[in-house]
Amino acid sequence: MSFSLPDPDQILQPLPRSGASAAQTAPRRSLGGSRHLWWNEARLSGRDGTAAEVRDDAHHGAGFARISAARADLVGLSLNQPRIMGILNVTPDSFSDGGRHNLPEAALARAQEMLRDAEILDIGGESTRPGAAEVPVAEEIARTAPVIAALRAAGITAPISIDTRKAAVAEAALQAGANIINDVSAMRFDPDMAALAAQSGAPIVLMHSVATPETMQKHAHYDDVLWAVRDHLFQRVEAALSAGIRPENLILDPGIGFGKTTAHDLQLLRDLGSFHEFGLPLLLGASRKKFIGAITGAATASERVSGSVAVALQGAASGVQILRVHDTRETRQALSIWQAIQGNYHEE
Ligand code: HH2
Repeated sequence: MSFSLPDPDQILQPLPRSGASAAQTAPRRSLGGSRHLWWNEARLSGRDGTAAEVRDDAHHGAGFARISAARADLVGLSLNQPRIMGILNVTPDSFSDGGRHNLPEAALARAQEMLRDAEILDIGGESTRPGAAEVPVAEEIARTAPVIAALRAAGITAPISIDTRKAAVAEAALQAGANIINDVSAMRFDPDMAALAAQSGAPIVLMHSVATPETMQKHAHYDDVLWAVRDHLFQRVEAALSAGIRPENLILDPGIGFGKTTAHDLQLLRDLGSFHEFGLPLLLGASRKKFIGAITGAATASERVSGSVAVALQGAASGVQILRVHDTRETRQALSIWQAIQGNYHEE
């Protein structure tokens, strides 16, 4: 895969249109190979606050090509449509499902249930909710690796990601049968993570966050959150490439709720499309998060299902390839309707 990074001082944000939009005379450019979305104009923003609409690729050919190119398959799964990643936290204290799926039998039952609607599973053994304390490596391995092994032993073949900041935990998970690394610290927490990702050849999610989950909400200050996240992801992609990780193994995530206020989260959700310029798949993890409660008054995580589905649809309409959610069934139903409206419905 030939790979080039975007211009660090400009953001080229495609303005997605869906398949159901009226016929156009302008070129219909593919949005990352999506079956549902296309684009023909982009917003070009500079650091100085300037913004312009661009329609032809005379000066932005490389950026246009990166936005349009089909994304690499994710362990055999085509990313030409939004994919649902079901969250399985095997922790006693996750903010939403903590303590519910710790035993391998309970985890297996929930995994099988989620896989009716999800295509990927994300297994985590350490809560990263705001204020959460670190879990020792051995404990985190003991929580996650046996569950992953049990899922594989039960015949689950779907891609499994391991949600961890620690190389030893990721390594044990990969040995047990996981095939994707999901590192909310984007390889900043553990200096060995980059080498593990490079050697194993496993795809890795690089997420924007600041500080650590314990302290991140004290660091929710940005001049401009969009530029801060973009600069950070730019720098983490550079770090990944220089560690020898292949570009087709990178997935980017703006890190909703990680060191961000509700206003920051909303700005990122509004401008998710600005991250397509990297030419890499995007992951969105907004499920049941605090901003949904802040806006709607839904105080507990389990009351935030409808709001989470609304955010997932915003992700789909923005061209996000992977939606990380707790409520797989509700998200699938909403996504199926959205996809059908985009013109992907055929009578039986
Ligand atoms: N959010 C959480 C955990 N891991 N990974 C990615 N890539 N993106 C996210 O937004 C993200 C993530 C936090 O949510 P959850 O797993 O539900 O809770 P907890 O961290 O308390 O286990």
